[in-house]
Amino acid sequence: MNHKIPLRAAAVAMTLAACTSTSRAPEPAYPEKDRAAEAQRLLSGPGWYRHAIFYEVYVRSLQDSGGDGIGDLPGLTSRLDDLKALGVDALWLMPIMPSPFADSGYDVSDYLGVNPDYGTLADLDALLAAAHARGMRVMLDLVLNHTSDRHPWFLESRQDRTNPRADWYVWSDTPSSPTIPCGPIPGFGNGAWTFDATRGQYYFHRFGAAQPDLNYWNPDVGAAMLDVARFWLDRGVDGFRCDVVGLLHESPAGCDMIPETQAYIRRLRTELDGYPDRAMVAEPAGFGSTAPFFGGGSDMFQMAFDFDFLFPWPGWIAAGSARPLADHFAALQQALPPGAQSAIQLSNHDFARNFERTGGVSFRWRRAAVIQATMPGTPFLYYGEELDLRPGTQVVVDDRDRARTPMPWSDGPGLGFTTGTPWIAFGADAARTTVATERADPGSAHAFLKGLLALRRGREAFGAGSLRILEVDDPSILLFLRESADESYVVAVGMDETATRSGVAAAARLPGDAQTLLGTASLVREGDAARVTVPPSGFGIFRVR
Ligand SMILES: [Ca+2]
Repeated sequence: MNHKIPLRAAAVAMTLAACTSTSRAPEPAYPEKDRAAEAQRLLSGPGWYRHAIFYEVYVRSLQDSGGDGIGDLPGLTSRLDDLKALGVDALWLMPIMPSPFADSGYDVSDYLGVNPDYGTLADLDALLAAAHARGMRVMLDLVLNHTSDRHPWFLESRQDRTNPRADWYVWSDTPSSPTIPCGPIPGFGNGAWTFDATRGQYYFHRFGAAQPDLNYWNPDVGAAMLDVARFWLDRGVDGFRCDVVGLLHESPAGCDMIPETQAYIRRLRTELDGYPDRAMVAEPAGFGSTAPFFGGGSDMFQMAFDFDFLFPWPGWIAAGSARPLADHFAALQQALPPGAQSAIQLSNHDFARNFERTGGVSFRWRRAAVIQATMPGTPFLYYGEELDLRPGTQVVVDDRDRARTPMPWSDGPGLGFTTGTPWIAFGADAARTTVATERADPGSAHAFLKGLLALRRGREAFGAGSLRILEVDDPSILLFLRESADESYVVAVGMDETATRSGVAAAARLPGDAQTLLGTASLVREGDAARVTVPPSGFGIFRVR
């Protein structure tokens, strides 16, 4: 089973390349490695996260096992083989801890438990065991900045001004504080302070009023959260995705990644490094360089999400010019310390679906997915994007539910997601974009992504190789070289959506002729130069050594 799937995906990729290549010249065939063995090597040891394909799961919407219409951990466990077949190596679970669900789990009321809707700690243990048995990893979402207003810590803190946890949160007599010049995060209300009648003071919250900020200036708070991290690491989780982790401390000097927050992250990393092969990824609070999350490159986060790509890519892809993309990734390489690994997303639980962000033009996100899979960094897929899911229309928690609808797996009532009534309605056309349907269609989003991920698998150059942008005299063509110690690859992505474009990279200095691995573009070496030709909205991935 495990051997057949990559081979089939590789066959699809080769068929695509062979049928559609515009190049008629004979191509070299470089000696092929045992990619399955290479993948196993690359995905072992402390650098595994550089080569893994991550998949963000909203447990509530992936697979229901109990018939109550709510996805759960046993349901997810039952789908691990399906996800592995797609090419997924690691899961990031959106928060699974008990929560009143004012923010879909990002308001935690118990950091040491599992939301009863999702199952039990034993169910999590079973998921971890099943994932690890398949060579897959599981990361939990760790919400450090704030708790639920129903968390026992907050319930105690609000009682009066002298209780043992009186300063575990940030309190003020006025809806402001001279030491905290930090406003609400856009989309989470008009004010960052809410009056609590019991205590007779205002509490601070960057997010919703149901999400009071913890006071990290109190060392007991930071220590308690390190205990939380150890609890889950002891249980066998492979690491954490850390929610808005730059916002832990506030001060007159700033509201994001101030030195005290950086010092706390170093303590967290020290705890993490007490366990083998664990990793964590930072969620920035907004735009800007992710360099501060990496510290010296080995003392803070292993990865950080690149919001400067996540936000603008639909515009960049549709704009006709490769310049913004080339400039972005070149600058990122310059800005990050050695060892830093970017985490590349096209979408996540806070964004509209790719389908909506690209105006329903599938080839736009497909080109972006090629960039995501081949530029320096680790790809993080958002569940359902492999089906090009359409947005939903029902809202249960907030508007972001439109991109949090259940996975349609197969035909029939409940579409394989549930035998009951789904907690929220499926997105539009869900019955026509099920996993079963798309698996059977070689032109589907699922088949496309599966082929792309299979190509990346076991090729060290993509997860950890160097990057060189190859300047092309046609500005619509993005061309770049990825190199590991013994292999080199060129990727071409066309931004023109209506015409075939051809250009020359005068100083390409390719180490060898191009062997087409995937896509419809062609690449011909002409001395130091290389001529690249890309059909409308096309791309090509080539091996050149
Ligand atoms: Ca904070």
